[in-house]
Amino acid sequence: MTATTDDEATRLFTAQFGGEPDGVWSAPGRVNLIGEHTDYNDGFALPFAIDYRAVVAVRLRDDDRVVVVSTAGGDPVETSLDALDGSRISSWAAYVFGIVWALGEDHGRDRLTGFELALHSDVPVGAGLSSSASIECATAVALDELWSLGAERASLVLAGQRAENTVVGAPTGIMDQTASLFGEADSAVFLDCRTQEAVPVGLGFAEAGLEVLVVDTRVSHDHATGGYASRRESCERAARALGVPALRDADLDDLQAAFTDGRLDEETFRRARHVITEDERVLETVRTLRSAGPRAVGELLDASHASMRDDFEISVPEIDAAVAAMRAAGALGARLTGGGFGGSAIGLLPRERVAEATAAVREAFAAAGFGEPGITTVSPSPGARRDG
Ligand code: GAF
Repeated sequence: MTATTDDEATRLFTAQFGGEPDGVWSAPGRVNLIGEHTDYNDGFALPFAIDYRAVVAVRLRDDDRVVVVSTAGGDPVETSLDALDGSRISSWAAYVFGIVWALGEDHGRDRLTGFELALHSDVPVGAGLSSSASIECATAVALDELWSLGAERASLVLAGQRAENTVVGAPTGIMDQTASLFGEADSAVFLDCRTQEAVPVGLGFAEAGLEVLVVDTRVSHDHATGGYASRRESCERAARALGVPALRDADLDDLQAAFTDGRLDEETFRRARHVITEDERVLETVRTLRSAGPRAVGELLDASHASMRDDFEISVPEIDAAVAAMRAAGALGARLTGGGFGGSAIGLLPRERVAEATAAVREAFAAAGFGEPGITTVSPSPGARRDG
């Protein structure tokens, strides 16, 4: 993995479509520091935007054709605005087309015109770092400007979520798009998923001599199928059994009572316990960052990982190995980040321990017979913006 340094999107645009784009926009992937599977439970999350970005070069057309192409390869994908009716699409173009459909729903389809778009992204695909949300958000800020929609960023978050839920088919929450649209350098986004309030919280990693190491296990996951949706169903079942609108509104005493009197089975009880305790950990992490700084949050990251592994059961052996190796090499805390079932682990490390931790993870993976991981550090970075 290497961070974006040049504008390959414009080069592809010119090679594919001729001439210059009307503009270039970009949006970052994200790491979630803490607060996993809390977003669709109306809870709290604390992600930050990273220095890996999706870049789109875009030019309006004077007809209703939409043509998209990516440096990742494959033929250009072409459609018409009329054809974008919210139906499922299975290629990467779903992230762009889903945004077009959602913005048309929000602002009226008569506001839309055709366009050409070239994408270049260095957010690793399938790493649990929101490569899809970064494409959605870069597209959303580009089209908002080119179509003069004047949309609030919070409404672009919801457009991205609807694109994901309806056109991609993944029943995800609002965390990833919020991080990508509201990220700021050196800060995390403290997100209240019920109100959509997004408040920057200074991280101060650099001054504290800390780095965030990301280990991409390259174990692929797909939130449009399987485990993610079943976890969401468990949470909704638990909220119904507890008689609350969302798990945000329950506490551990309510939960224990529902388990004891038989309203909840043991598995649903544990799933809900993860969410309720994770919300508490997010709030505690924000308080700790503000009062004591980033060196004091390690135990909360560790507790979050244990809860995801044991109660929510979304970790995999490769993630657990990465977490253990980073901790043994001096991480203050380490955990799975993102939706789980593969993807990435993060470790919060003193800068001088990064090389040792990287080597330790590689050795642990080799010893266990796992495939080679992708390992990089990331920095809290600005959100979606116009670049050119
Ligand atoms: C994925 C989803 F897209 C987010 O909405 C969130 O639920 C996350 O998994 C888990 O915290 O990234």
